[in-house]
Amino acid sequence: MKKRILIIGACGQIGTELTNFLREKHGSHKVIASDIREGDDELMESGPFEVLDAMDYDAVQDVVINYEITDVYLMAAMLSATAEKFPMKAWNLNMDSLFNILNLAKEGKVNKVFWPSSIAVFGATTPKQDTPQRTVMEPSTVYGISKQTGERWCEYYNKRFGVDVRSIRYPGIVSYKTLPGGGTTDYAIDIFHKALKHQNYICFLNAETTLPMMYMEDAIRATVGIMEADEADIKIRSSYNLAAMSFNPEEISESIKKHIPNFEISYQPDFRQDIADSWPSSINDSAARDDWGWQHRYALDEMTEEMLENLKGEYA
Ligand code: AKB
Repeated sequence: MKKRILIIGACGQIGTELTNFLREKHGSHKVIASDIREGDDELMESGPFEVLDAMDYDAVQDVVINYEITDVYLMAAMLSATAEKFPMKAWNLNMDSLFNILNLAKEGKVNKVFWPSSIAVFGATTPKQDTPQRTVMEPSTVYGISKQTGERWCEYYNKRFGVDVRSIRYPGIVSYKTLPGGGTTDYAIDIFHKALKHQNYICFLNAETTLPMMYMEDAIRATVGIMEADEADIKIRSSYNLAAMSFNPEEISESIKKHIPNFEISYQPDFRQDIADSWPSSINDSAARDDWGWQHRYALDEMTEEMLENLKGEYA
């Protein structure tokens, strides 16, 4: 059967780069981008696009059938910080969109589903260092609760109905092409823009807040990698832990100072500090490495170099 991919949430931080990557790999016409509203010119001109509300089952079904979609990447979600401001909106978006796709797959209208989970599934009672794949999970954020619930449903649909759903628990993702919106880890992107523009940054997390992070190129390879793995190799159907690096605001600012020596960081923690404090500092992802061969490439200094190199033109 010929592969036809639908990306829901194609204009978001990960969706944009995933769309570009998959269009280059499979050809533009094989990858249908969709989002609640149109994206930038580059995305709109690079292949088919549908304005699509991920919560509208009939509309999603129409797109799936009209384009003979085989694989869906469901990237639409409300992230941790925004979800705390709009709890019910976040719950409805994050859950309804997932059920729509799981049900289409259960009915045999879609073959394979990618759904992103997050380190937000963990909570303050989870071991903070080298957090295991299977451990205590008591998330305290709306976003984390929705992701943990989603994981349970993914596993249920796989075991009960044979739905081929695959998932990874993203750490904070750092990228230069599209800005993220409403996450707790977003500081790790904003800091590069402010370093280039003003040579200083006021951080909304404190200096010692160490969180798991990943450069976008690694995140895209992981996302496509798990979808291309043999079905038998995907032994975990809730979601895989995934890791690349961990750092705190002080460490990323030291890394930036190697290129911008007069860069200064100061700290004004806000409500996002509590969210970050409930998440792990580092993740054990040996299951992903053993089961489907995950390997990261980027560590902090390499990521810093790439970010500054790619963003400097914007502030020249
Ligand atoms: C967020 O900060 O909400 C996200 C995440 C860790 O899932 N980047």
